[in-house]
Amino acid sequence: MATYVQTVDIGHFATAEEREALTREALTRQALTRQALTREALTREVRRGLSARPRSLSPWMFYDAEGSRLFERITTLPEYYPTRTERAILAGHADAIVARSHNAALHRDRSSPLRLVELGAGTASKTCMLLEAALRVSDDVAYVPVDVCPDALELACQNVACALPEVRMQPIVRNYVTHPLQLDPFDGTTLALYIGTSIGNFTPEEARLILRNLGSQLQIGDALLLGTDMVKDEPTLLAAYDDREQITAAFNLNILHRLNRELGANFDAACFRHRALWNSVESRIEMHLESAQEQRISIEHADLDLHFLQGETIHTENSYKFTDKSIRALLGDVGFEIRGAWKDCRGWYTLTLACFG
Ligand code: AVI
Repeated sequence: MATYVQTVDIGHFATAEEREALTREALTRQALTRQALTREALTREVRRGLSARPRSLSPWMFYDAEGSRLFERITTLPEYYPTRTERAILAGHADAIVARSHNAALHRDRSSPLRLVELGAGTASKTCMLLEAALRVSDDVAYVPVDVCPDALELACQNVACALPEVRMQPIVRNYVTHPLQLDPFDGTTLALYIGTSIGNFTPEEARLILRNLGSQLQIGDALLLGTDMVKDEPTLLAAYDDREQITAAFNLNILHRLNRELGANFDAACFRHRALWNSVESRIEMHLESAQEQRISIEHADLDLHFLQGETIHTENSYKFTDKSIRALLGDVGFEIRGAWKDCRGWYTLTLACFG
């Protein structure tokens, strides 16, 4: 597998074998460091979330390799409309979106560089449409995918490199929620992409913080493309998070498997049930794991012994749904000015372009 994600300085060593051995060693060291950091973060999060009442776990924990694979499956389910709806909007409007963001900055022409920075890039399956549009307005296009999951990032880079070899790739493995993004200075326009309605997985306060941090890395005239799932009828919303094939259930339960694999926990996933509900007051879908019986669980590496009552829940995810008004309020609060918005014909999903400064 090609290694786009890690960059290793191997210096000037005499033989190809020496260089190869050093590269392997450095990559192994990086992978081990990352593993240790992830374990530390997981430990902190289970101590915080599982000792509290009501119990909760942070949704970033879904995305190990298996969770990312399951999420990719979710995006193809008949009930899960957001991905396909956003893709359709991009298919129809990518040129208009990129042209508007690029030309929003004064005096831009084909020679002026354009950088697309994607938060939570996943496998970048929709991003190619924007990158193709970017190549139609600029000869110098860079793509900076940012994701917490190195496997997903690797796939994103492979997908883009295969389809659009002329795009310069600068991947960043980072949990942009816990560690604010730091972008290299850039002499051109940056279009930040936060699509896939990932913003919906954060509370309004967290969402503002993420967008504020992102804004602090942008220059005046740079832009943000924000994807948001809109409020709609309850049955449609619930079906999207509780599909017939039970893939979303597997995605939710994978958190428990992950804790078994990585923290030596002894969850029996068959003793928990996936639950999805619509909270109309907070305007969000909530996902929970409900204990099907009274049970004791130990999480060895976190030194935790837990007692679950029958029916007790772990709150694992919020997925906020938006209105035009809440999008305006969110972006306005963090210093972005809306330049355009594109929706599907049912008004189920919105892509909003906003300029910073
Ligand atoms: C990644 N995120 C935008 C998804 C969502 O719709 O909130 C995560 C998801 N959870 C269950 N299904 C999809």
